[in-house]
Amino acid sequence: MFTHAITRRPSAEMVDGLSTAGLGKPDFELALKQHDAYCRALTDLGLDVTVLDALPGYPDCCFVEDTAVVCEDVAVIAPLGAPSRQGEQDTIAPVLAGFKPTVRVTPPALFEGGDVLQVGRTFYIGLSDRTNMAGAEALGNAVGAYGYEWHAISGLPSLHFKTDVNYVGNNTLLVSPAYADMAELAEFDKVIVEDDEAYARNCLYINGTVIVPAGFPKTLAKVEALAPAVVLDMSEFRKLDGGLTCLSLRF
Ligand code: CIR
Repeated sequence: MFTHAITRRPSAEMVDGLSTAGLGKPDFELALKQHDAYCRALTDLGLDVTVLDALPGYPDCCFVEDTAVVCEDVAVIAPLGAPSRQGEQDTIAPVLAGFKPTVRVTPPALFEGGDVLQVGRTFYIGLSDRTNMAGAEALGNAVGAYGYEWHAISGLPSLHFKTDVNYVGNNTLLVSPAYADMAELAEFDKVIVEDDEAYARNCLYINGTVIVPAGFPKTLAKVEALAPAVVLDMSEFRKLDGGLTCLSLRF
């Protein structure tokens, strides 16, 4: 069960955030409203939400998931793979230290939280442009010290592993077709999300409820067959390749 979340307000500089989406620049005022709704939804689901101020000089600072991996026993502070984002983690570390023992991973080991999926006592770590094998090993060793297992997964087609693979409860993953038959994920039931709704592969599971981005009716119907769903408009974060998981650290 999650009891806490940490989020960070979007910065007006988000218009200069990293993006491959080709959907234009985000509308800052609308992003603030969507962020408020996101934090409210987490609160409504029973989480105690710590909302941090935006970080000047870091256009992608609202995507706080990438700055750490937090589990019951430890918070592992990420080095961050994107050069323009390195430094965001320095302001997250002291906040997390108020909740958990912390371990720092530093370059040349690189990882971002968006590449890390935890299900129970196992971590699946995607090797991407942002996460290298040294980063996966450093993270794996940090959580391994507490008895967790970890697996590295290579050959990612997208920005982050969780762009394409997310847990929605009941031993079930939402996945892109590319992950349907992957040996490392064989133990899970899979719900395939086809390319026409690719963005909706990034759903957020909170204590039995699944938050789904607005505008993806086929995925919403598939999720509703599994669990209660909450729908949130994520249009402005999508313009920066960001999804529902990216906007919080949960623990
Ligand atoms: C970036 O490229 O770093 C941001 N524009 C988007 C980060 C998305 N984060 C995530 O998927 N965990």
